[in-house]
Amino acid sequence: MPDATSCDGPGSEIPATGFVEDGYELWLRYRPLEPRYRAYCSLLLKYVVLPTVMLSPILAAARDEINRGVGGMLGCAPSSESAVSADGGLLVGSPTTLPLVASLDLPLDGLGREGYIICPVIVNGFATTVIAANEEIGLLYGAFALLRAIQMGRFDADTKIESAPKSRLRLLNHWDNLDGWVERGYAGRSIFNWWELPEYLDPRLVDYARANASIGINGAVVNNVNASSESLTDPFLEKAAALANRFRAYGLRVYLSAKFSSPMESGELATADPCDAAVKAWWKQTADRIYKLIPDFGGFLVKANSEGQPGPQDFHRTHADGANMLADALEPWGGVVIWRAFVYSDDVPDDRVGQCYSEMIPFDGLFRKNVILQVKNGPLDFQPREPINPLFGAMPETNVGIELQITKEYLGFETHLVYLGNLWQEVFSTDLDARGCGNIVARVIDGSMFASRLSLVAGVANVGSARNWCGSTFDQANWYSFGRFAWNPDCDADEVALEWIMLTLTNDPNGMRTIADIMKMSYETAVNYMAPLGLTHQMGTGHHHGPAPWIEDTGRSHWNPTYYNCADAKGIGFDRTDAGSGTVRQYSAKLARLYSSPYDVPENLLLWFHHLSWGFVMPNGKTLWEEIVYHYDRGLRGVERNRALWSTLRDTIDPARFYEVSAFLQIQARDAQMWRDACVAYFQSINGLETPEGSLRPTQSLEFYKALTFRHAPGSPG
Ligand code: BDP
Repeated sequence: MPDATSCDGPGSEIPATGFVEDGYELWLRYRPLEPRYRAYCSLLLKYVVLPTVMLSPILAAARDEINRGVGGMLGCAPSSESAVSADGGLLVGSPTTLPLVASLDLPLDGLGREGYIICPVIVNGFATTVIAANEEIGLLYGAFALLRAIQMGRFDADTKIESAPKSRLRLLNHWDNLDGWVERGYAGRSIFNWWELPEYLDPRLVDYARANASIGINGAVVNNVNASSESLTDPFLEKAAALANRFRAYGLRVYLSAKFSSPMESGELATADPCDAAVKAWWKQTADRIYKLIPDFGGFLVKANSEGQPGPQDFHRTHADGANMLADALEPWGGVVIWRAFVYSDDVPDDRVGQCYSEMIPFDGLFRKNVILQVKNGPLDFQPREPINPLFGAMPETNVGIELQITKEYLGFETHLVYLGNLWQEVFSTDLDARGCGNIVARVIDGSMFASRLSLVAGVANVGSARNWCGSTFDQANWYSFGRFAWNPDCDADEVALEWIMLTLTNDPNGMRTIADIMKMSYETAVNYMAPLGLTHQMGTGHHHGPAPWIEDTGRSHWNPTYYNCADAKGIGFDRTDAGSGTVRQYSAKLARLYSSPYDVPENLLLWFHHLSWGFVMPNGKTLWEEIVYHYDRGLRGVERNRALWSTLRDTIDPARFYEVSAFLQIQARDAQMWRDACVAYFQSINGLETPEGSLRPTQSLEFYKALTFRHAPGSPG
């Protein structure tokens, strides 16, 4: 049996050891600035004034970061002063902690708790830069923003940056188990070593918190959504408290995934029925225990009645019953319940794609105020491309947040170069009623569309014990851009990519242009070789790596790729129009009309909504079959193009990272070829059509691809 992971030799020479750039510092590298800019910045940052009385942990973190950053970039840390004494200083404070800031009368009103302003001011006749905020956490975020501007070469005497997050909760979801294994993790083991906690706290945890704070992430769910009830036992709560103590100075709150059946698994109760008085009391006591240990505990994330996880329906109760019971337990402490909308069941015959909508819609207005529904970006499951989840904009009386997947479970793990910023921009900017009037997903997520009380952007983390945190250099860009989009869902993916490139890889103009070019097309490229034109869920079962469009016999019909491609001798695609499953009607009337027509639906969603004949004529005159193969080919060409572009950067990028990216691009090229060839071969076996003119036949037989195994693929539960 061929082993799918065999590969030709490395794409470039393996660098000698002893190199410096191992990726650990992420985008916080603070390398020396070029001499002229350094001299200029040194004049503007001669000293720093912070409130000195009772320096709080957050302010100490801000001071340390400024010292570290300025020290690294300018060669010496600014001196600490207690008052403005000469031209060229940095003032860091809030009106309440530093009277000087109060006297400046800065426009802080609209900045909330976490926003900040950085601007030039004259104090006592001296030119000064101020970082001001209403609360200390804003000062820390402001410090990171200033350091970012300096690193990117964008700091000058007139620098004015004003920013406040648009969503209240900006969370990483770690799918990390208590034994250190990470579900869908491609970057080593968990960074949370529960075995050694609470006595030993890896210094790396501080760097993790710094990295998150630098991009505005303010919470982490530290255990898997497929949760263990042990997480709520005293020993594990003490461990979680140790994490919370470490993270607090960076504004990062700890949250826990809660298993719904915990009262039963604890051995204390015979039921977990959310309407049972003893169950309610159990959760209240649990909340009390948690808050005694972790006073700023964020709340619970719950996966209930989904993929075999227990939930209120096991007791003939509803999602609202379950969520509200937990919400009541957390409410006195200010905690929130994040209830996942990712629910589907194989026992339900309906189109799986429509199930989370049908399940949740009846509960609009019935959830407590401290409940927020966490909705995956698409209605299926983080597939390479999905339309927007129809729940967005459809639950005006409910707090609705979004769940994105940073770890690339369905987009090539750590070895495929796929920048997700463009995907997220596509998601956030989707117009919900297709009127172009600004009713976009971002307005649901920032809470402004329905004046929601809570807003949330959550991302399934791609962080692990790998030295470079994410398993690959370019996956760091996905952690970075997640933070930037969570802070501001209206940001521009290309601009975020450019920031990351400057902070992480190079300031060389040609290098920046080339890498930005690579990143910009990388998402579309992957979609092309994996699931073009709205095809979906074509990956192998369980491990989710590599193509398997032929699989039709997993235990659950909803896990079969054939369920989604519906390929037969006549055509391909899933009919979700009124003539088919009808789930298109879950969208607003305008969107439903748009998606219902194979001529109007965006081409990249064509086969998501329509079953069409192989000979269907596309607007460009090609048949559907020709167009499908053309897209697979385009995916291959995209990877080859990126390899060629990257190869020009040998003298721009340090050897270690240059080598890693080169080798991974070679793996991506091999995998892209496999995806393309396996899918084309399978569909040809169904439609009997020749490979279109100008395209190559698959390099191997269908049997070859079917026989491939992906033993030891990481991150898979089974
Ligand atoms: C699927 C993953 C599975 C997760 C599930 C979820 O394959 O490991 O448990 O999502 O989101 O995509 O709960």
